[in-house]
Amino acid sequence: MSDYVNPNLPIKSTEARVGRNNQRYNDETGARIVAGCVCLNETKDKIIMITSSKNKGKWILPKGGNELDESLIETAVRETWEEAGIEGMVVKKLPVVLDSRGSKAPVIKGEFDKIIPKSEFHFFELSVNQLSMEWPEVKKRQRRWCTYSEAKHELVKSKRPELVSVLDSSSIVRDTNDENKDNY
Ligand code: 5FA
Repeated sequence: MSDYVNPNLPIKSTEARVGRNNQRYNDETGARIVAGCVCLNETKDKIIMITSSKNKGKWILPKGGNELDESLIETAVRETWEEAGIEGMVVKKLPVVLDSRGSKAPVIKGEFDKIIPKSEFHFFELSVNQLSMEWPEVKKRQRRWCTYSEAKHELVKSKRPELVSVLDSSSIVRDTNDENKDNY
């Protein structure tokens, strides 16, 4: 039985929240707090990926900024709906992953729309129940099911090692034994 129950979606919104006015930052490190979901099918051998809105050729995982009026799980479920049109059951929290940009990532606390400060990623594993055909960012993003090796290949191609760590910490069933196939 799961330790986590899904929060009720406040409203299955037709529009995505925008702006960074309510963004939550880590008080000690100044990192931007981001939450998202690893969305798996029932047999846990497929994950849903979406394209980045800023880099349309890059495949990533649904995620976004944790806002001051939300818990981490609420942000993860909201972003998963807004960006990917996915509903499901959260089954567990995955380990926190820190920004992989190292010293290149600015540590800035505040309202800088064009500057993305260092981030910390809080992901949950979600078992997909329903995929809608309409969702807030349907015109901004593509969505597709991937095997573990396809997902890893895309994340490496997108230069997102932090999201590879998230994928590897999930319980996705791997279709390859070769863990180092896509090294950086
Ligand atoms: N970004 C890029 N590489 C990063 C890395 N390795 N670690 C941390 N952050 C990294 O882009 C979102 C932001 O993440 C970019 O500004 C980029 O500089 C930074 P994305 O992850 O490609 O996602 P996206 O283009 O779909 O962006 P949004 O969903 O609009 O933005 P957020 O994920 O920040 O979430 P939001 O919904 O709260 O705005």
